[in-house]
Amino acid sequence: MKRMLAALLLLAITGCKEQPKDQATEPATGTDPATATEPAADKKLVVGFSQVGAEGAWRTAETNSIRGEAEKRGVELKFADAQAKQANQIMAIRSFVAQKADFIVLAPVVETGWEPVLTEAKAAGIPVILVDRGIKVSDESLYTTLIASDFVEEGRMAAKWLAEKMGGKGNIVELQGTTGSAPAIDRKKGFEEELKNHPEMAIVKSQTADFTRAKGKEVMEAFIKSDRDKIGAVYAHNDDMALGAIQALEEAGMNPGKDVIVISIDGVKDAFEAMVKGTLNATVECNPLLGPILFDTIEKIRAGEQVPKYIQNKDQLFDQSNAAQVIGTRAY
Ligand code: GYE
Repeated sequence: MKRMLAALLLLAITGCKEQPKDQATEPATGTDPATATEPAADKKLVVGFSQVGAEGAWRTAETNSIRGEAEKRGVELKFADAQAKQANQIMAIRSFVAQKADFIVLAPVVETGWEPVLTEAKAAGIPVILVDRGIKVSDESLYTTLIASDFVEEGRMAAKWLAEKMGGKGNIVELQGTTGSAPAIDRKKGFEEELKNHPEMAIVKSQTADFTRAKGKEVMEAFIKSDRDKIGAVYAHNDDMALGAIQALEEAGMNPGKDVIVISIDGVKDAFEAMVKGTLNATVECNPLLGPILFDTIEKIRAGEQVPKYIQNKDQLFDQSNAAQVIGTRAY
């Protein structure tokens, strides 16, 4: 009796294992290593990409670059727009883990709070690549590499340029990026660091405008209301906020680019147009075209090569003296 039962049980188990013909080439989805099969050689590489959102021209350019490069290389890109919410990014990463993505690419909204979900990705053996923004984690092994600009240096570059333009004197209002994000924290830090060398320059007002043009305009309107006669310059953590601020200054009958100096970061097409028009004074370029370097890095990791923990994007400052010459060649 016992034997018969055992035989029946065995039959039931092997019966369950049998797969319909059309699924036979699919990799096993079970967690039992004994049932796992090697992915077919021609299986597409699957990359999950958790993107911040679509808050401005810079980010749209980055999304297009990564999407375009994936397509070019025949990579299956699972794209998730987090609409600026970390909770959505955590959900997206969990779903990439559940779907057994080969790689996870994360452009993190904020710096902190990533340990639990990245530990899950690590446990599943999925390498995580950070693009454009860094994170603060106690365990650096939770991500493979970060591909990004040095935001502290961008802030320093902006302050140096402004100090020269203003002759080391004047009041500045600052439009910060998203609170808690690496570019907002570091662009402020670098700028303030450099301002210490110019004791007659001061930030008189500083507030977040979330990296968007609409909020840039709104916050600038408030600054104009409270400090109209004090404002010598605007430092915006990205071009979109600067462009919103320019609109606010113009609507208030002020003269951006002349009476009020405006400097920002990113280097998007509209910023170049504003420089040519004379309303924006300068921008520190932060290249968003990360698709090629991202997939080159993924290929290296797949080939077993060691990649550096930080792959730095190089930045450059443009102002009204050279904007017209280069505007025709701008790719974003
Ligand atoms: O400067 C800004 C965007 O993370 C470097 O995020 C990126 C920044 C970029 O919203 O425009």
